[in-house]
Amino acid sequence: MLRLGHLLLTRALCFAAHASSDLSWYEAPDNFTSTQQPGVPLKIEQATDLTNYTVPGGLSMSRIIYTTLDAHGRVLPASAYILWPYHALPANDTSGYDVALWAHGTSGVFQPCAPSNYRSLQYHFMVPYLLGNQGMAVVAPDYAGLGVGSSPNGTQIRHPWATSPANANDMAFALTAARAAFPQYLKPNGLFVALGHSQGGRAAWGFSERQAISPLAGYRGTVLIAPAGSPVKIIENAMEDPTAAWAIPSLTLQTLIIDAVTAVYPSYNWAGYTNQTLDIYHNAFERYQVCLPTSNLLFGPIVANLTNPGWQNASEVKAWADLTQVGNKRFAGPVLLIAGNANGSDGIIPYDLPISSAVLTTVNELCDMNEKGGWDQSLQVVGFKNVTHFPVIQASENMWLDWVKQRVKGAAPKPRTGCSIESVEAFRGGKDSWKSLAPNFLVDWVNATLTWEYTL
Ligand SMILES: *[C@@H]1O[C@H](CO)[C@@H](O)[C@H](O)[C@H]1NC(C)=O
Ligand SMILES: *[C@@H]1O[C@H](CO)[C@@H](O)[C@H](O)[C@H]1NC(C)=O
Ligand SMILES: *[C@@H]1O[C@H](CO)[C@@H](O)[C@H](O)[C@H]1NC(C)=O
Ligand SMILES: *[C@@H]1O[C@H](CO)[C@@H](O)[C@H](O)[C@H]1NC(C)=O
Ligand SMILES: *[C@@H]1O[C@H](CO)[C@@H](O)[C@H](O)[C@H]1NC(C)=O
Ligand SMILES: *[C@@H]1O[C@H](CO)[C@@H](O)[C@H](O)[C@H]1NC(C)=O
Ligand SMILES: *[C@@H]1O[C@H](CO)[C@@H](O)[C@H](O)[C@H]1NC(C)=O
Ligand SMILES: *[C@@H]1O[C@H](CO)[C@@H](O)[C@H](O)[C@H]1NC(C)=O
Ligand SMILES: *[C@@H]1O[C@H](CO)[C@@H](O)[C@H](O)[C@H]1NC(C)=O
Ligand SMILES: CC(=O)N[C@H]1CO[C@H](CO)[C@@H](O)[C@@H]1O
Repeated sequence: MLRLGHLLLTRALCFAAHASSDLSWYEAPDNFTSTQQPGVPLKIEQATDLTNYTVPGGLSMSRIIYTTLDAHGRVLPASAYILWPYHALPANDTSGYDVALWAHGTSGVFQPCAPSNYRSLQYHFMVPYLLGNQGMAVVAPDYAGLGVGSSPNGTQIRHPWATSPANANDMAFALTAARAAFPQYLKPNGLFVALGHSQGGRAAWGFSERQAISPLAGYRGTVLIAPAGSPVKIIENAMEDPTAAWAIPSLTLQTLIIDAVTAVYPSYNWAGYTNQTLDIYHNAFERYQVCLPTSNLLFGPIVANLTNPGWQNASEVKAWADLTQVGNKRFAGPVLLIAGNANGSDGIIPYDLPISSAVLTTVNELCDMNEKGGWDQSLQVVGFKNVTHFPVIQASENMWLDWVKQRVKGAAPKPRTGCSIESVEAFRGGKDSWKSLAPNFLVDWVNATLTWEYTL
């Protein structure tokens, strides 16, 4: 046990948001080999026992372990859940279910931080329950390293946080594997839309770029909610103006970036961490496999001392930043990008500030490439005024949900090619609505000091 102020960090506390503290289901199947094709199901749980989940009545769930590719093109085992609707609308037994390919936001970096084992699947009614209730099958990768924590030979699989090409592979191969595992419900060319929020917004952005190179059949577009083009640029901008309201929470991303660089380039070995951060990392964060938001209890108090000055100049960090940059290359549309704009940022990700990490800086450059390059792709960007990082999901729900349903029902008007940038303002100004970065939801009614009982 580790003392954190008046708290004791225990295994039970670390599993408070989980359906099960027994992770044996996630052991990599013995028939996994590194020479397999990606997108192959290795283990199929037809019907997940929902006793400890908050999944709405009518929906059902399956889990799979499947093969994916990491950032270096190596084959790895990874897990995903599939949330099944009660029935599709309109029910069509011959065409199979329409699919929402859902990329979750940051949950953590360790094996237990797999949303498929969270009581609420992490995003509950904000996304997966909503889509399932609307008649879509939700195919949701946990991402490599979350869920399946090691290869059969015992080598740890580290989760490459926000490493968009790898996270996008996990999305693509989860869908391919789900189609292979459930051919009675999911057709090889069934219609699907990709969606993601935050880290998942980056993953989905990378997925739309992947679709331009190696398309999966049935693709009808991508929704990006609160994506970040470049976390390293966010840190650099935050360090230039560390008192900006958005800069303070965004500086905590340093812990995750350095961990991701190490996951992709192990020789980097967390070199950017101070000794204090390394101590907390190894003796608490890693030892107890702590997930978000509990991890904020560990690193929040030392946010000013997390990293060594100039850490972002290391060659491995620069290589990671280049590898994972999204929004700088050809993509397959249509793409709907939704972002919160509360005084220029969503509280963590800059939106229209005149800095290199702002969403609109990336978008303006991308739109220029789209036009000059004759790509003819559709990118619709909508900034929601006065809403922050999580609340923007629900503030914009009627827009993106209609968009998704029209795409998979084939009823959408042909998207206008090129870019558009719009702004939406609350009828009532937004002054009186929820302002926290985190969602405001039923589960938040736990005692506010017991943050490990939440999922974001
Ligand atoms: C549900 O949670 C309880 C309490 O943690 C546990 O004993 C039980 O095994 C779990 N059931 C399933 C199906 O995971
Ligand atoms: C263990 O398996 C992984 C994945 O197949 C492979 O990349 C790695 O080289 C293996 N390690 C050893 C020590 O055999
Ligand atoms: C691995 O084994 C499982 C069950 O043991 C089987 O369903 C699956 O098809 C196998 N996959 C491969 C690629 O051999
Ligand atoms: C069901 O799907 C098939 C194959 O996509 C399509 O030909 C047929 O029109 C659909 N039927 C209905 C009722 O939507
Ligand atoms: C960090 O720890 C290492 C190994 O214990 C030590 O050599 C180094 O001097 C420490 N660095 C600082 C800045 O204290
Ligand atoms: C940050 O590091 C400095 C120098 O090592 C130390 O004096 C200070 O107490 C640390 N601050 C926190 C919040 O740990
Ligand atoms: C890191 O690089 C930036 C510019 O790229 C430079 O201003 C800064 O001094 C460098 N920091 C260190 C510690 O090398
Ligand atoms: C925007 O800034 C104003 C003035 O500083 C502040 O009152 C307001 O709460 C901020 N809005 C949000 C959503 O943070
Ligand atoms: C919340 O939990 C803390 C720590 O366990 C406890 O001290 C406090 O009394 C609780 N507050 C409420 C309102 O239950
Ligand atoms: C309360 C609040 O954040 N109000 C802001 C809403 O957005 C407008 C336009 O961006 C700002 O001027 C308000 O300050």
